[in-house]
Amino acid sequence: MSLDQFLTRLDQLQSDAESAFTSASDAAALEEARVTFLGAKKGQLKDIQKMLGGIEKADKPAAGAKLNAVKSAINAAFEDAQQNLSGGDDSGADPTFDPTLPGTRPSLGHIHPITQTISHLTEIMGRMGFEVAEGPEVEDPWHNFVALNIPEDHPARDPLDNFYLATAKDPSGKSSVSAGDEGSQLLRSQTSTVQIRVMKQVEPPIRIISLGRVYRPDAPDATHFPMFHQMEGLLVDTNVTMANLKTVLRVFANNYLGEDVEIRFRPSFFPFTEPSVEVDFLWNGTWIEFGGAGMIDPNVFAAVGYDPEKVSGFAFGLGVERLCMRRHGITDIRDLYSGDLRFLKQF
Ligand code: FA5
Repeated sequence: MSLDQFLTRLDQLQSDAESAFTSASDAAALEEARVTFLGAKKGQLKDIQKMLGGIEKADKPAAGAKLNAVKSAINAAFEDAQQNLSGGDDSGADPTFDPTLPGTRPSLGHIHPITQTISHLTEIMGRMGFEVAEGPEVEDPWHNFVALNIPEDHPARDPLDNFYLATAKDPSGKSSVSAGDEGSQLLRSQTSTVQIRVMKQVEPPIRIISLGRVYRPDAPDATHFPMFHQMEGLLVDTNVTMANLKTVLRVFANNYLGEDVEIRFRPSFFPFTEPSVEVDFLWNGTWIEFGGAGMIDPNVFAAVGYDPEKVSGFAFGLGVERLCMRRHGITDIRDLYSGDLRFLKQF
């Protein structure tokens, strides 16, 4: 056979194979075409390959090269056809991947129960006209003690009863009692500091709440934690009475804990209120203390530059954790801060 004849046969074979592969309508037809052209024993390519022996020695390299090129082209045509039949050109796709199956849901976190409680309390007090005020957690002794009528020699200022910062110059706060004069700083032990900051900034009438963290060296137990939250309330106006205070706290308790909750005042002492009371709510037949309250002491008004003869007001401070625990039936405050998702996911 001449070289020309050989090359023509190869071209013809390539075009026959390509059209057979593309026209195969299913896997069985394609397999049949494959056997016809690429079959190891009786395939047409094999037949032509056998004819290579009859080619002139000088023409053999050209004939061999063409044979290899046609072989590759036919194999490629077969693979293309195979892929088209199996649904598209997504070469490299993982055959075990099923795009119709539902995906893996990313796990979303949610708001911590104390943050939820803060929002809820803010919303209830907002309906009674109380706006939110913010104050720093790191305080100076003037705001934390002096302005709240806690003098230098008062036991509440004991360094062991407060978290003073390492930068503190004089934890006992001895040298000075005026605003900004004292060098020591400490973590606030109550949100009552915000009363002072607000009254220093604005004139009455005032109606604010402030919710935030406070710190005390209390040993943790079921109802105590060294870091906890308080909701401070402050109302300053003219002719404010304890009846106003009791009404606001009762309406609050009825909204947060339930219509049947009763409220009771027990005589108490806070340096910055006079008279002072402990606030108890009657919950499921038991009286439970939620915080302290009272009428603003005239000394506090004087410290912030108000005339105690003209203005009057009340303040209260409630434990946010204790409120949250009551409402949700939580029996141990430490669960709120353990970081245990099995607990937190329930809220
Ligand atoms: C005060 O802190 C006053 N500042 C409240 C106040 C404000 C009185 C305005 C008058 C006018 P007391 O130390 O009692 O008061 O704390 C208030 C509430 O915080 C407590 O009733 C309790 O609910 C909560 N509380 C106190 N210590 C802890 C603690 N270690 N862990 C969790 N909650 C606490």
